Amino acid sequence: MDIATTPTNPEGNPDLADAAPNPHDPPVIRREDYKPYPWLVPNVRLAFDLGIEKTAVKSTLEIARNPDAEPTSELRLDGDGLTADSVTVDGVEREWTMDGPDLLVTLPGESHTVEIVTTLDPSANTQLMGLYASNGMLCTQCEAEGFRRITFFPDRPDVLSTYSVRMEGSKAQFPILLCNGNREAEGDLQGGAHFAEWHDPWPKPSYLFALVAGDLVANSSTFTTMNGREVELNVWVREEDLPRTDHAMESLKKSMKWDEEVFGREYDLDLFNIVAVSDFNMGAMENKGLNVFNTKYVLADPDTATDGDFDAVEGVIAHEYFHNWSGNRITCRDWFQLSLKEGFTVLRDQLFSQDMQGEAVKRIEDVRILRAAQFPEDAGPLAHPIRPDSYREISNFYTATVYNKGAEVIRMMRSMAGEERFRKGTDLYFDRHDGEAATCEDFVRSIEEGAELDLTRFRRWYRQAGTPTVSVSHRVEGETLKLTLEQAVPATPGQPEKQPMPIPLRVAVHSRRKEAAGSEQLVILEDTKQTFDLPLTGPDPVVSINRGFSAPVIIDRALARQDLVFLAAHDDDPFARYEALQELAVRHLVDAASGELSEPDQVAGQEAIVGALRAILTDQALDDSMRGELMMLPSETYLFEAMAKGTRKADPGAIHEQREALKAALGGSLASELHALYDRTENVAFDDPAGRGARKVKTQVLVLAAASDPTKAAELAAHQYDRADNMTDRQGALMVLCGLEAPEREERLKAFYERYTGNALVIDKWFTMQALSLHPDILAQVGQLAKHPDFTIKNPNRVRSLYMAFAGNPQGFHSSDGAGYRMIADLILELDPINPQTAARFVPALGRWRRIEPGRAALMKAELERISKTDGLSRDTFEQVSRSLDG
Ligand code: B3K
Ligand code: ZN
Repeated sequence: MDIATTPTNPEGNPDLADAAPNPHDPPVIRREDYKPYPWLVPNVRLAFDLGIEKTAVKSTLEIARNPDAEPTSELRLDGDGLTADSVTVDGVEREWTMDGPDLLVTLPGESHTVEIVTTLDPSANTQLMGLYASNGMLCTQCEAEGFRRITFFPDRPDVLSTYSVRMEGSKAQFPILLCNGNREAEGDLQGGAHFAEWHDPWPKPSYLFALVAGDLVANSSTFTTMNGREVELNVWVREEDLPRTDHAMESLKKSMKWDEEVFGREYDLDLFNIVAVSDFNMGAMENKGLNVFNTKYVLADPDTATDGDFDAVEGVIAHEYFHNWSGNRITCRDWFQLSLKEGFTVLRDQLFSQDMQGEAVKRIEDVRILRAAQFPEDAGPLAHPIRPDSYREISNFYTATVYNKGAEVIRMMRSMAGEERFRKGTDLYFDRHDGEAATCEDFVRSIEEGAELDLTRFRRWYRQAGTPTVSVSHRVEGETLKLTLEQAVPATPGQPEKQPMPIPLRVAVHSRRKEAAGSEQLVILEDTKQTFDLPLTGPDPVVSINRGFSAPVIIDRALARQDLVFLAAHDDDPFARYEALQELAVRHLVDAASGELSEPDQVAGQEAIVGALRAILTDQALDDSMRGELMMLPSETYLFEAMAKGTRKADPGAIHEQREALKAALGGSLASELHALYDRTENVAFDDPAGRGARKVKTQVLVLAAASDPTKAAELAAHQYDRADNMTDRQGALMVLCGLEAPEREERLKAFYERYTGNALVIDKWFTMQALSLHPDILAQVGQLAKHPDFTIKNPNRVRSLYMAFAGNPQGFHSSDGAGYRMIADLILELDPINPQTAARFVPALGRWRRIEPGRAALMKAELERISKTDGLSRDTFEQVSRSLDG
């Protein structure tokens, strides 16, 4: 049920009938209620007297009436946990009142100067929103509503101001003082203090404000923009981390160049700073000219970071940098428009990474993320459109739907327009809305006009939640293949009825007899059901559809097993090849887990997969990076989604069992091919161009061997671990060892811990590998790890390294006695008063109960109910738990 709508109650269910809103519940904010703020705040001056336990903030606001808003004499400023020490208006002390957390002052005139003093204790800020202390330094996080924890302010994205900031503090404690924009002055003060003054000439909303004060060193360089301006670049870290910053710096320069070349966007300040902090709620933050990053997405060298970590650093640096145009220069009118900046920026970072890392593999990785995180969200109680209609706590809407589905929706517009016309659309958007707080509708209109597309119906993608299913069938008539496509968009909470959405599908018709690739074309399914005529290439046609994953939909096709095997071996679209193999495995595993396979079918299904994988393992033309992708079986989460269809529920135990059995069968039947592959790749040097692919397939060989021949696998993994000269090989080997009951396991885990003691990011990996492992004692092990001296609930990276990994480990989390659910519920309750944003992120794992078999579903629901009955829940957790129970 959507939180904003009255519950529909078709069966007279008393639970629903009783669900009247409770006046003490946090209020629902609705998109349709948007009103412009009655005041403009063109200029803000902030003066900070910085201290870890006490920071004084003097804020001076120049305020004028907003001619486009309803007039009022009340000035309402948002606050969160603040009290004002003083308030003056035009230099005169003024009375003010508090309305809950907000401050109200009466302003009689057209324009005024309002000055407010607040005092904060950053060391007590465990939420990590607003100004907080981390490792002896001070830093801020303001998106979405953290600025109101620093000073009273209209803390909403459509109030744009220029900021002038003075920072003062102990020079010994905070030798570096950073803020948005350019540094205008600095100097020493009495008593060992110093100051810096910063000015950001670009008007911005408060969520983009940032400051950092601490003992940091920089990796510095420069970038010359396409118009010949030199920009100073710095990556600021703690001194011991400096040797691991080169990759971040290179990634930044590549991003700046790429955005000029591909989107025509040039950087607009003389300085770009990145700061790495180890206590951070998410990946990174795009504050104007001063990006603040989780250390995880800055620090990388081959000894401590995997190839995947290197890619993630590059991708996140790009993402935050790209926000300078898609987010900062053009921001959001209100938080319902979040996908305007996030969906578009994710698409931009995906396209960048495709260009840097290779298109086919990157596309497969992005689809895997979408299916693992977004498809379950769209199918569950927390489903929402990419432009939501209501929320209680906006932090809960930084979701895979807003980000990743948001990117897919814009990618579809790009596919329909073609690259060139799409670029015309984005140029128009940037020109037309530069300097504004815009809406998703502004974006769609710009693309529509610039790219000359009719997006009238396409706008439904912004309004409707739920992953569409497209059923595919065909018949042959002479030289033509008649392709019939029918779409169904499922009901989601608050949206029982859906309209058809335009779905662009790249298709080709191959001929199995001639092994010939048909030419590709784009068909757009606009209505519920349509038939398209496609030319035949030869006899025995096989349809290849949704190539490149051109639309974020579920394809339902009854392709014969031999056709899937054919596509897996021969399709000229690498994504379609991957997809055929996945589909073979999904179909087989879901049928097997549901008990719907006869003995001969079980054998035939397995043989088909073995045959398809053999072709992949021995295909000389395939590069190893792609081969590594093709070797990965569908994840258990994805299999749950596929199994939970109609009235059928997912059975995590059966899925796990069948998937392990298939791995064992593959490992056994293909032992000689797998060993040959390992032998070929074992000695490829780290920096060889083929090294990455080699590392990927080696670990995939170990994964399959672990299921078929655990003793041999333990030996091989230990050998890989001992010889490794890089983290990719080391982590791959240890991850496999973690799932085995072998003496090699304990020895290597201990060696790893000792080698990396004191390196927080690598110790996070040590926690994660154990929490994700296939070990039979997983629950007890995670319980022990929570008591380890290195575990702390105060650091989000550490909490995620243990518990997010565990919640993503079906064997442990879905333990049939409910112990895994209890563990996560206990964590949520313990973490909620400390860091509600991070606590609420664990709720969706429990929220999937409706799609799981009844025994486990009841246990999951009981844990949600236990949380919901707890007094004093944060707005974040309250909202997620109540939606998970109602939806
Ligand atoms: N915009 C930030 C996310 C802020 C999350 C606030 N809960 C990072 C990003 O998407 O680039
Ligand atoms: Zn973003």
